[in-house]
Amino acid sequence: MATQDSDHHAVANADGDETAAAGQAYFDKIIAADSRIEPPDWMPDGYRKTLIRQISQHAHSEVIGMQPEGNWIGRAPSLKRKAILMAKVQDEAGHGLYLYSAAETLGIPRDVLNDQLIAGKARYSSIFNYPARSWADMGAIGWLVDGAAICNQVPLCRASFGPYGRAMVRVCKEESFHQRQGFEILLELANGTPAQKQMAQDAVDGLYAPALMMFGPPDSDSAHSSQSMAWNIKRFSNDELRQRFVGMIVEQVKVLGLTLPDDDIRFNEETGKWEYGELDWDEFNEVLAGRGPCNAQRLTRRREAHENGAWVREAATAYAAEKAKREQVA
Ligand code: FAQ
Repeated sequence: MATQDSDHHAVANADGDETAAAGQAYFDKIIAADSRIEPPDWMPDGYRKTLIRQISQHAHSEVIGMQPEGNWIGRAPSLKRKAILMAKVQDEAGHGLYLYSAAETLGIPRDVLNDQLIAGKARYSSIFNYPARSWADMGAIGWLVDGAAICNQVPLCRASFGPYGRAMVRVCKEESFHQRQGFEILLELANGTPAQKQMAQDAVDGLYAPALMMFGPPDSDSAHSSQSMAWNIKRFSNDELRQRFVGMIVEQVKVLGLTLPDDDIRFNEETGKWEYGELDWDEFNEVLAGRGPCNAQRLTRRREAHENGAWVREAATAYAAEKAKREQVA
């Protein structure tokens, strides 16, 4: 671990160009050893910026991702389903908080990140700009969206930045529960009436391609992948993870008795990789440009929630001030 190296804090705390050179040498050594950089360590500006970009995008995704499912809590078909869904949505809020905390260790306060999100200047995952139209979508979100999230995030548990990797460990454990609950919703529907089975199939048909797009643009268009992989932040490319995910769900969908809406899925014996049909990258770019089916609605709701929460922030600030005053007197 970075912090076990006896001379690194001296390096991080000294001044001038010499320090930057020593810091860079230390950083390179840690990355080459596949060890971890911790918040007090020297790090290149680009590394810090990349982490803030990726971690904040991820945190915002968790927070915005509460909306499609939160919208179904009141309409869940039983008390048990309501309780499970509520717990899942709360978990997503927790993931957002771990991630904002990890970003704060890089020097960016949470309220700045939040301001960027509500101003519409921050990215969050494309998937959450699609509507959740039926109860079966709750199943497909759990199975496909959380499933894709796990596939993407398990390698991030080994990210070279300590606070991010550690946050990912807990996030992945919880996402595994989410994925199983989604699969179970679909399994029950798929074994129900013909109308329920059709609802499950429609949900899979609708969310399959958007879930595959969660892994990001094709490698040929991925601006950040190679540098992020060189820094041991990302461990696999977008396409590598997407192929791996297709290989996982192509087996799982058989257990559901449903199908994936892609006739081109096949295992290529020569490359040892799963292949799938062309995805509509124009649609992906439209969603990223803010013109997806629900972009405007998601941001409006987030702004409203922030404004409605003003009294909580004011009360917390007043309480902290009062507490500090009393402690001074005592
Ligand atoms: N959506 O060069 P790359 C979840 C942007 S959590 C929107 O390939 P990178 C849990 C990218 O930011 C889901 N934007 O970028 C849950 C960049 O833009 P920039 C979130 C996307 O960073 C479940 C540009 O395109 N998970 O679902 C997307 O190397 C259910 C170029 O792309 C994470 O964020 C996209 N899909 O790789 C919650 C995981 N893809 O910054 C509720 C961590 C790319 O230049 C309910 N993040 N972009 O303006 C990552 O692993 C990476 O950031 C990637 C993108 C793989 C997403």
